[in-house]
Amino acid sequence: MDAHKDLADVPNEREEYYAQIQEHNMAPLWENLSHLLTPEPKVKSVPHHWNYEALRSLLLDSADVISAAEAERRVLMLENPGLPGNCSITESMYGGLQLIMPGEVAPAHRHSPAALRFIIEGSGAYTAVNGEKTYMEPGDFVITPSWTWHDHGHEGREPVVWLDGLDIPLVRVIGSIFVEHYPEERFPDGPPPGDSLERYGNNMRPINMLPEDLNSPIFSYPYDRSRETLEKLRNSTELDPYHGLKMEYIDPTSGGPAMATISTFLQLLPKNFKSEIYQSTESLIYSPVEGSGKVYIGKGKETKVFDWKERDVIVVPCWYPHQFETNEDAVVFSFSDKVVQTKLGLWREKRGNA
Ligand code: 1HN
Repeated sequence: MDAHKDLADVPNEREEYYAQIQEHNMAPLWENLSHLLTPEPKVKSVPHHWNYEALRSLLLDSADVISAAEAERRVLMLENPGLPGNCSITESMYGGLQLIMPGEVAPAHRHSPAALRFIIEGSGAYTAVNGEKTYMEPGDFVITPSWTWHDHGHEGREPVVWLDGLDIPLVRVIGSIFVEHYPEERFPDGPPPGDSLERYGNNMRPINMLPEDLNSPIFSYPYDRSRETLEKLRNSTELDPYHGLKMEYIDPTSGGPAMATISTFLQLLPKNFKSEIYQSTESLIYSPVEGSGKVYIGKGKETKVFDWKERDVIVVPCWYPHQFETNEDAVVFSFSDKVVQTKLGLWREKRGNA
């Protein structure tokens, strides 16, 4: 820089320079460093709560707007208010409420993003993964691994709703999105319903099986079994002050997380429990199955407080301190990108205020 120039000219000179380099698709790092690297994570998504009871009739109205077959998947996306138009519930995850009515079929397709279903209400509907049907009951956790054929159908009499969780934003950022539509409405019937759970969910495995898949071979983790585990353990297990009694769904052939890109959990928070303040870099989506209470998300004056109960959906974005409080015994399902962060060496947590 010319030492004789008036200092007041410097910003203008810089702006001109920035305009020049922009023409060549270059930009000054020094103007961006402080927002690229922050002392702590700063994400766009914000804490949020969807009250199922308040939204239920609007969701059921979607059946009058479009059929499942025409929609392909009749889903109301849960969009984080901090990420409008992004089809995202957090930076890394997609969330939505899917409705299927008696007699409907959602046609077979497969895609590279992985999906989970957490059943919110109703029975008689199934999801078929590579032709194996799984009938779904409230509280069941069902997996559709990446690139597996899947269709949904409904042989019962009442509306069935589930929470969809997909790793779409994560896969989209990498670019590796693929979808293929099956030429028929349904993928041909494969193993009988419940086969994968029988085969892999009883602490045994076929002798010739090589456990090399990244996903659990079990498509459905029924609520009655998971709930029973929590109930049996509650009296013999010291509660974690941050998590209550929290269990992770696993792939029994590897002992690792049930899905390659989404961590999934079920936790029991007994009546009048108040968790200690906890934060971690995983963005969490909570779906209470039983009970009610409050959740405090954030710090100081910015703290948001939500009253929640069963069937609601709550989002705790990356690195937000949060605390749960219960009015009665509660069971809460959750999913997050923890498994991805752990594999990449990025996951961190902080317990308490220190
Ligand atoms: C999808 O295929 C399903 O198969 C649900 O039920 C939600 C959201 C985005 C893209 C594909 C399903 C989806 C989805």
